[in-house]
Amino acid sequence: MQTMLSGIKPTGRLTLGNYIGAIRQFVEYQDEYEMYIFIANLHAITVAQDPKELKQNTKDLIALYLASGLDPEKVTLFLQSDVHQHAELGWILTCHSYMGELQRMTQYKDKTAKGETGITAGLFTYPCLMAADILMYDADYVPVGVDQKQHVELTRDIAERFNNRYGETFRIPQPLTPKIGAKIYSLQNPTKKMSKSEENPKGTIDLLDDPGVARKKIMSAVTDSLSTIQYDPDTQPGVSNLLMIHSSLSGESLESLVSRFQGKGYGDLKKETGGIVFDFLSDLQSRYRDIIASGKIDEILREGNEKASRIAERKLRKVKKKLGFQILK
Ligand code: ATP
Ligand code: LTN
Repeated sequence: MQTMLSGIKPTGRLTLGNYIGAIRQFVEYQDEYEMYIFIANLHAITVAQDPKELKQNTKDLIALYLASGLDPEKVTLFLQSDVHQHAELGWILTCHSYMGELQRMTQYKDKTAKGETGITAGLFTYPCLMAADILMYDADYVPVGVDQKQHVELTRDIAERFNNRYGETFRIPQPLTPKIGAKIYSLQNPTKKMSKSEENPKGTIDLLDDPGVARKKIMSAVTDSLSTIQYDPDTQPGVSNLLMIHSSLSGESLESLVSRFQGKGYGDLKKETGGIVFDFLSDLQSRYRDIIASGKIDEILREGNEKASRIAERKLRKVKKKLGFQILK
């Protein structure tokens, strides 16, 4: 069986973009792959976090993974900071990465270009930690939204470099982006990614938003004045984003939606999409509440942490041996 791995940072309330771009794929693939899914809390602290909020976001993320349909019998679910080997391999890989390649990473480049102050060294080196997350478990595939593809490509370069220098150590992973919904946009600024850390709450649908509020956000989504319903992200980003959200959640193809909405208005598209989002969130949140009430999260996480730690330790030993770290017999 091939291996798949992915993680999400507990940096805020999860959005519909995280679900459509990432979690939905994890659930879809869990039967076919040996799957590792984790909470990337070491990555979360690359920007300042309030400890209380971080704790709550972490618990919510685990509960939402489960509510979305991840089955702990099939998936190893774990908390990154509980598997200390990640930080150790992260350092080793930092020493096998070049400043130039890290400077080319879009996330870092964008923040520096905007002249943001207070960029931590962790934000700069975090792709090396991400490489450690992936290479630790010999992942064949890494399901991510498009914004993360670049990091998986860097991981491949680091792995190849290491293998060439020390002999076969890491499997070379491939990014896997969804055909539909790899990038969901802000409802208020449809050329910008819908993101957990966006300031304008009207642009983002949180998975824990009141379903009625979420429906209202869809109803007030920014569209255009062309008055025609087509899928064309360049000329009609707002309408295309709504079609994408609809299609991702309902399963109806974009072509079918476009032809069904011929001659209808934006209000009709918003009403139907709003209804689908309302139903989706109501079901998800009801499962989320059941999971929280069941009190099973600790047990699931404990088992996942243990299994992940065993595998990570084995890999780290191998790496240390290759590096010439192992002196004691
Ligand atoms: P932040 O705003 O804190 O950077 P984020 O919302 O971008 O967070 P991440 O934790 O970086 O979320 O991403 C988790 C996963 O969700 C990644 O695989 C990412 O590609 C995917 N993802 C995030 N936002 C979207 C989006 N708008 N559309 C599709 N996929 C997304
Ligand atoms: N960097 C990713 C989260 C992340 C991840 C990973 C995703 C950390 N480690 C390993 C896939 C595989 C982000 O910011 N979304």
